[in-house]
Formats: sequence, structure tokens, C-alpha cells
Amino acid sequence: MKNYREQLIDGEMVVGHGREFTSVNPYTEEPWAVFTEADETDVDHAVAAAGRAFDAWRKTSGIERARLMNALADAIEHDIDHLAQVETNDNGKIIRENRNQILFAARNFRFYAGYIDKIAGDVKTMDSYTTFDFTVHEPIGVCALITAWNSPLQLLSNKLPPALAAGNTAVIKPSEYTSASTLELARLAIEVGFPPGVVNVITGAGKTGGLLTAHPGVHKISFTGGIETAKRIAAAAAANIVPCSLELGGKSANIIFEDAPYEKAIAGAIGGIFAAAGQSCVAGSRLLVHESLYERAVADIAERASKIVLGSPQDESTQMGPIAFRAHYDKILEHIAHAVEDGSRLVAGGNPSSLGGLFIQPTVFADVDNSSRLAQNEVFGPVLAIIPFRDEAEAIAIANDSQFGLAGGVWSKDITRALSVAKEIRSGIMYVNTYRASAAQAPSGGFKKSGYGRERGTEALHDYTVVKSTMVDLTDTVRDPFILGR
Ligand code: TXE
Repeated sequence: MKNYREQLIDGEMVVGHGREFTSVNPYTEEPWAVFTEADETDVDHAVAAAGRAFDAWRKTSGIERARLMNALADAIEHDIDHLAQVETNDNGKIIRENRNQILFAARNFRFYAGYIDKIAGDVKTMDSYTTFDFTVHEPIGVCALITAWNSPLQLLSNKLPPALAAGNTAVIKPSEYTSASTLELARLAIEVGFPPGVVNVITGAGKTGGLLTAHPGVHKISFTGGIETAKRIAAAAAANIVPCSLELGGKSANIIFEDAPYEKAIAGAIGGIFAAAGQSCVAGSRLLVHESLYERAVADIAERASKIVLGSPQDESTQMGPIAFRAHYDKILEHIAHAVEDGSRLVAGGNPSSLGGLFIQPTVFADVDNSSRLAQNEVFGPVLAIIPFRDEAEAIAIANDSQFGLAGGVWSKDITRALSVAKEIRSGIMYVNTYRASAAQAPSGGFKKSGYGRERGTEALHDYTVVKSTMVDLTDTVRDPFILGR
């Protein structure tokens, strides 16, 4: 069993004082690594360390902060095979996808390292000629960064680099299912020379997360995960009056029009739901297909889904690995049972795979009613709901008839149609003739119950800074002290 008992607090790897817990490799279903839970004392120490480090870090030159962030990106790239292996042991996602996502994480560190010396305020024109105002974007303080299990380092890289670039310090809590790669990152942060307290990593489950988010020494919370936890975190943020950003799930509509580039669209539909075994926040889990193509598309997708190669996530040729953990596997099978009960037409999969373990067959339902449980609830697994539509207006109405608004896709060679439909969909991320594209420059985040705040792009920097406005009077005039000044 691999020993991951030590957490990073104040520049040192220390054993947590809470209970021990293990991570189960979803492929073998054997525990493979052991961790310790951060208790109240550990959380206090980590938050206090981040608080002490904040003043020096925010005053550290941008050149030095960028140097450390780039050094961390170098170290991630250097250790890429090991890190990808560790994540695959933890969450069962295929090694190709984990390698790619972790390289993307390194890219995010470089992107924000490059932005540090470009963070700039404004000089405001005032009503009076002899006064002016300037703004600066200041760091907020100690950021609690809480991540989910589907893409541990990639999700963290949407939060930690902009937080550090803006001059904040961080206490990170990865998911209890997948803490190993974040602890590996902690080790690299020490190796490249981050000052003690700037980056802290504590491990544990909801209890530890609750202690962290309720801590009065935390000044900003950023969370990726599910809605129920998000409500608790938003309540904790409200109690301490600290800003909070939430990146939650989705039930994104991927819309194929009759003039779509057909083969590309079908591949996009398959990747949109079966990549990462559907455990992706932007998954295109509702596929809307124009009635003129409908039966052809249903048949093609069912056929391709049934040919997806399931197997060891360590194998480079595997296309879909197991589900990340048993409780989630059970939940996905429950969603499938509900879809059958609700009368959706099963055209592929629908059962545990003959491989056993935590493998589920890529599953496709056609003729799904958009008001049914399958169309309205996030499955976060390899289950596609196909829905026919007649025209643009109906496609938009179906796409928007959801509590979520994270992503969406439009496939059409008519650029006017593609962009006007994309404009009408109430989602934070839209793809046109592509799906699951991602870039450090492109902001991402939700509308509606998919959350608020933005990650990636320059927009994320706004979430980690506060604007200070400074007004200056250039005259020697003594003002009437009892009236609001100009
Ligand atoms: O995540 P949780 P779960 C969706 C997906 C999934 C559902 C539930 O639909 O089925 O959410 O997933 C920490 N205070 N997404 O239950 O519980 C927890 O330890 C503070 C979408 O696995 O939200 C972990 O670090 N923290 C999503 C993190 O919250 C708490 C990715 C996420 O766990 C806490 C994952 C508390 N009270 C799931 N309780 C996406 N946006 O991509 C738990 N945590």
C-alpha cells in the first residue's frame, strides 16, 4: 500500500491527526494508497500558515512568483508519466486522458505565470479636473480550494494558478477518492521552492472540507463538485461573508442539425458522453438530433457505442475505463433503471459490462422525454439520452429546459444558424462543430445550477482579486467636511 499519510502544511509534509482512510483502485477494486484525515488542529495549522505567508507572498515580485509557477509547470511535465499513473490508480480514467489533462494543468500554470505582470488597474476620469481615481486589483487572502475526483490536477489547475498569480495563498483539499496526485503536486511545490505556507494541501472527506470552508481565516472559497455539497459551501461562505465560486455539474445539450458535418458530429457526440466514461462536468449527456437524421443517427451512435473498447485504464488502447468508485457505479445503474421505467428506448448497453468490476456498458437511450428523470438529472456516467427535434426553436427550448447551464454543442455548416442557436442557449460554455474543447485562455463556468464564478482565462483572475479604488485631490482647497465630496 502506498503511503500518502503526509499532508503539506506550512512547508512541511506532516501526518494528519484524524483517522486513516484508503483510496481504492477502481480497476482492481483493491485499496492502493493510505491517507490521513486533517482534523480541526490540522485545518487550523494550514489556514494559519497560509495567513502568515500571505503578506510576504503578495509583496513578492511578479517575476519571482512567475518563476516558481513555471518551475512547478516544468516539474509537472517532468513527472508526467508518474502523475498520470497515480491519477489512473485513483480514479480509473484512461491513462491517455489523465496524461493529457495533467499536461493541460501545467499549461494553466504557465498561462497565469505569464499574466502576473499584466494585471493592471485603471485611471478614472472624474467630474472634477483636479481629482483623479486609480484602481488596483489586490489579492483576497487565503483561498480554500476544494476539488472533485474526476480530474484532480486539472480541476486544481483551474484554481491554484490564478489564485497564486493574483498574490493569494492557498489551502487545497482534494477529493477523498483521489488525493494522491494533489499530494504529489505538494511534493513538487516544496521541491521547486515555494515559500512555506503559500501552498498547503490537507486531505480528508466532507468533514475536513466543512472545517476548512467554515474557518474564519479563509477569505475566498472555490469549489468543484456536486450541487448538494455546493449548497453547504455557499452557506459557509455566506456565514463568514467571503466570496465563493462554484463549478458544478451539467446536463448539456449537444445539438445536431440536418446540415451538420455528419461524421464529425457523430464522433463529437460519442466523445461528448463516453470520454472519461461520462464523468465529465461538460458531458454532452443530452443529444438533440433533427428529425430528418434522427433514426440514422440513433443507429450509428448505438453501433459505435457498442464498439467502444473497455479495459484496463493503463492500456493505451483502452477507450473507456471503470467508474471511479462503487457508490457512484451503483448510482449510475439506478439512473439507467429509472430511464427504462420512464419508457425511454434502450438502443445500446444498459447493463454492467461482462468485464465485471466497476465497468458499465456504454449506454444509449433514444426517444427520451426531456421531462423524464434521465433528461433532467446529471448521471455523470456513460449514459446518453437522445431526443428528436423539429426546428431551431424547439431545439433551443429543449436545451434550455434544464436546471443546469454548463455547456452545450451546436453542429451545423450554416454559421449563422450555429451562432444564433449558441447565443440563445443559457450555458456558460458553448462548442460549435466541436465538443469538449478546452484552453487556458477560454473561460469556463455555469449558468443556473451549474454554478457561478469563472475559471480559466483572464476572467478567473477577477475571481481571485478585489478592486481597490483610490481617490486623490490635487489641490490645497479645504473642503466642507460635512458634505460628500466630488
Ligand atoms: O461530489 P462532492 P460527489 C457531480 C456529479 C456527482 C455529484 C456528487 O453529478 O454524481 O456531483 O459527487 C468535498 N464541505 N459532480 O458526491 O460531494 C469532497 O470531499 C466542504 C460534478 O463525489 O460535491 C470533495 O473534495 N467540502 C463535478 C468535493 O467536496 C465538502 C465533479 C466534491 O465532492 C463537503 C464531481 C462539505 N460539507 C461531481 N462535503 C463537476 N463539476 O465536474 C464534501 N466535500
